[in-house]
Amino acid sequence: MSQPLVRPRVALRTKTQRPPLHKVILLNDDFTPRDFVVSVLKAVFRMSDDQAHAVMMTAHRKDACVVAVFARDIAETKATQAIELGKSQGYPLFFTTEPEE
Ligand code: TYC
Repeated sequence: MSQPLVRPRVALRTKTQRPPLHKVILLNDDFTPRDFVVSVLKAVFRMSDDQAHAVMMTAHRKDACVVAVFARDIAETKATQAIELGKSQGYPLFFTTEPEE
């Protein structure tokens, strides 16, 4: 049998539906000490000291900073853990989550 002369121009591909990712956003406040924010970012989001410091300073200067992007459950759990760490020391440290566009 001879090969067909024309190959399909588009490869067939199964589209996998992936759940939308959610951003965890750090919000600035006037009370939480900078070093404490850095320690929470390192503990909950496994950031290096330099990364955590850069994220903390961006939130401090611009009022908010995206920390990381996760599946919704993980984003919400990490935001809650980070807020609870602040609360446990009497700080109003706050994180929020929102779906990525
Ligand atoms: N603004 C705080 C201060 O000057 C530090 C801080 C930075 C707090 C970032 C929260 O998300 C934050 N002590």
